[in-house]
Amino acid sequence: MSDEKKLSKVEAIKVESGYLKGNIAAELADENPYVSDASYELLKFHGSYQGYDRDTATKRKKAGLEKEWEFMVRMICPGGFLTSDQYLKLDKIAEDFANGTLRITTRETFQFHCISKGNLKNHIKALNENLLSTLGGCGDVVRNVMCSPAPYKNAVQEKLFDDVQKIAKFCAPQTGTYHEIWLDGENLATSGEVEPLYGKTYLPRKFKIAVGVPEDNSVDLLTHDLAFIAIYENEKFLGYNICVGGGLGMTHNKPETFPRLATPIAFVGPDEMFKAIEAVIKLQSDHGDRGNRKRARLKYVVADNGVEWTRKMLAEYFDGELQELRPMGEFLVPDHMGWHEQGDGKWFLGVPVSSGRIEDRVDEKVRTGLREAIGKYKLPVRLTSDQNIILCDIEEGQKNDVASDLKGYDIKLLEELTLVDRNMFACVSLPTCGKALAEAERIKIPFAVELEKVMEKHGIKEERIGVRLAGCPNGCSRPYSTEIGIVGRTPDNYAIFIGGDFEGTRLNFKVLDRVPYANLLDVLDLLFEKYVADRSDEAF
Ligand code: SRM
Ligand code: SF4
Repeated sequence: MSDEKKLSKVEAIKVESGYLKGNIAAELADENPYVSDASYELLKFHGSYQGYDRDTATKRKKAGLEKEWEFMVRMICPGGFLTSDQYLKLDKIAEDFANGTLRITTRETFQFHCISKGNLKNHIKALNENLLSTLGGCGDVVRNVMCSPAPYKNAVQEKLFDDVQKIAKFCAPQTGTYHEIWLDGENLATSGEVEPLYGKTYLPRKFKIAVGVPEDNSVDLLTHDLAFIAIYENEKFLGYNICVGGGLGMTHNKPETFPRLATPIAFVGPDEMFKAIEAVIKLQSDHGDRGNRKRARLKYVVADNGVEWTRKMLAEYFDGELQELRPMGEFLVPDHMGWHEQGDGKWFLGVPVSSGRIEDRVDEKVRTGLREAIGKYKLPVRLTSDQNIILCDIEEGQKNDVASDLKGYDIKLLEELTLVDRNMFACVSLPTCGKALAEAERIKIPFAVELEKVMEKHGIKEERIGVRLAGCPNGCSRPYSTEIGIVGRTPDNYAIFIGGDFEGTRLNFKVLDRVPYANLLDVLDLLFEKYVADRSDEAF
């Protein structure tokens, strides 16, 4: 990047903040229901987004009223693991300080919505008292690190889970201002290098890491800035193939922004994982565009400079020879919902949660049912990247009781879901997301019901076809790495993307740009007709 290039205003805010301190503490204590623009940017690093109720904003503006300001809080939960105690406390925190719902995200963690500024500190403090953190939930740092959530007790799964915890620890911001602001603690990190990995400007943009094996690509490895794909030989762990430069966000009508799958770059040995992370992060830190946040992700560094350049630069940052990639198996996405034997005589039960929203609705008391079952049987949980929850460590003799307890709250288990419903998910979108152009989570349930009828008509209702709804092109439900992506364009129009694969190895492409919501099913009807008539088993 040229030295003369103008830096984005967020870069200045980061530098001037003193390692993310800024004026947050004073603004939390003032009378306003909102924070300043600078604090809005800094709060992201602390795991919170300021927003407002989009449903009421226009009406309130016309009436001369202030927007209904509210904060979202996103916690860190590497690999999606929580103890039963932690889960129960989170359920209470959602009730005490947020809107009484817990929202499983597409990155295996929880978000809480509709927190008032006055409750923000209490909320974050309560999470920390529960041995959880929100530092790095959002912001220009490494985000929640993911791996397959299946709690199998075998060497492969345990290794992946263990490495995810290590990566999360290694990449966590070190600034003491988090303790100072939220936990009334002392800022102990004031001398020496405060942020050894990031430096005072942190990264040019968010950075996402996942760890996995080809046989279980449930976390969409190739959509990550950095993916570690474990290579085994006769059950012996050899190291990781690293893939670099994935990411999905784009902007409508800006072809210079695009989704990209990560490129396999090199193999790193069992002791080289941290060295590889440092090298890739340094590459992005030095070469990511700090002037234009729309093009600041690592994927643009790789796309603009080419794979050979990237490999060469990484070898330099790695400070050693990069090894040739090792052969990898075919990518698969096993279904972790329903009952599975863990490998230690106990069972896990994957419970589908529509759009990850754990709440009590008239037809399904998901929140009460999960709280009761997790508390009664003391079950640890894993959150999945398709917004579902796995109840772990269930004794053989408890299986019927757990299932019937959940059914007692009308919770639909896997066998009651159609494949369409099972394989569809939606981003948060309206009313809390400031970027939303159209509905997503709120239309998911009725849309799935109608879509199923169309698929039934074409005899494909029982096929495993991924459908992902997103309220805008940022791609939070990863709509571009599955078969069908439906992406908000304007309040009532959606772009339709098709042609990806369920296994997440191929991006889809846009076929229609502005389809009114009322016509979506008609258009999909035509597409399915063509698909059924023309499809072949041949690979692309
Ligand atoms: Fe996302 C921004 C929600 C996963 C790409 N995302 C947002 C914000 C914070 C809106 C904003 O900037 O004002 C959304 C908050 C909505 C709300 O009201 O709660 C939001 N993103 C989510 C979640 C909750 C979606 C969900 O329904 O589960 C996911 C939280 C993940 C987590 O726990 O960390 C979420 N976001 C993703 C993913 C998928 C993933 O990471 O696997 C992507 C695509 C992958 C990628 O990063 O390329 C994604 N979110 C974005 C982008 C586009 C980034 C880009 O490179 O252009 C934005 C906008 C931005 O960063 O400026 C964004
Ligand atoms: Fe919001 Fe867009 Fe992400 Fe949906 S895809 S949560 S609308 S930023």
